[in-house]
Amino acid sequence: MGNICIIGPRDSGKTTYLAALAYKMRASKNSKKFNIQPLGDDSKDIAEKAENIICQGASFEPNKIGGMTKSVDDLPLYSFSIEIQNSWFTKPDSFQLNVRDYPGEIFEKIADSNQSDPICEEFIEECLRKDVIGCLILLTAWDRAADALYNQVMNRFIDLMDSHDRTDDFRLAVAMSKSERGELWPGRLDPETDLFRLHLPRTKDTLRERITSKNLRFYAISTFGVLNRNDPRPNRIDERGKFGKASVLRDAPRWRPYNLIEPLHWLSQTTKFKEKVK
Ligand SMILES: Nc1nc2c(ncn2[C@@H]2O[C@H](COP(=O)(O)OP(=O)(O)OP(=O)(O)O)[C@@H](O)[C@H]2O)c(=O)[nH]1
Ligand SMILES: [Mg+2]
Repeated sequence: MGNICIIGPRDSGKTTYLAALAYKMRASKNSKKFNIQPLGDDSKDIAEKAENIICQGASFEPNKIGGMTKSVDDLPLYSFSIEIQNSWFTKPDSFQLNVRDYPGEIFEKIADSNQSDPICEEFIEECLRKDVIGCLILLTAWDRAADALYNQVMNRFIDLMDSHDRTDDFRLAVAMSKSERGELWPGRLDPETDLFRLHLPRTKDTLRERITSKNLRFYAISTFGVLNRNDPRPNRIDERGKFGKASVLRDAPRWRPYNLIEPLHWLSQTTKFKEKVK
């Protein structure tokens, strides 16, 4: 069993990513490379939402603290059983993933060390607990202001890793989400150089300087993907949705997410976490 946390700013695509894991991968049974099974009612429920929301050209409501959400335990916790076939000649890697859908608000609060916020503190305690193997960080903007904010959050997060004695055994998979965007798509093949070094240099340098290289990898992912291998137009439409500016899936039958599983696979391969799913 493996606990992974997924964090990222508001609107970085966390909920959509989790819904795609629950739904899309389950739907693509013919895929030779991996198989994902949502476990438990919450995970099945989000798979249904993927069908009723993403496939219908709509988007998820932003997750928010407040109202019914007074503690991290009120946030949904999803479980998936994941099996990845590396080659025809070896046994597949299989693992169970447990992951909570945190609101982006929490990511932004990490940077503010003066502000004591009970949910943010609970989140840090949960996220850096010894049985959590690592974190998938979804970043989405690439302007200088975003680089400054992400850099501040990463510095603070690494300080917290240090104070929780997790510096040596906590992996970080840092991903640029929504990488089907035209400016980013060509950079997906070497994301560290062509996305992070180019667009988010301060954030990238901080991570490289402060995290040991075996515990850090950079990724490009896109939950929506592009229309086809030979048609790199984004499989999305930008519009004004119910919750403000939104991007929605353009052509559901051609929905093929890009690189969703790779960061999870890498995170799962720590020596601490080799337990097989029965
Ligand atoms: N272009 C593009 N848009 C995406 C992708 N994935 C999600 N989105 C859109 O990004 C917006 C935010 O997605 P969410 O999944 O709600 O983001 P979130 O990180 O959960 O946001 P909070 O709950 O507010 O923290 C929605 O309009 C999504 O449809 C993607 O792969 N590409
Ligand atoms: Mg969300």
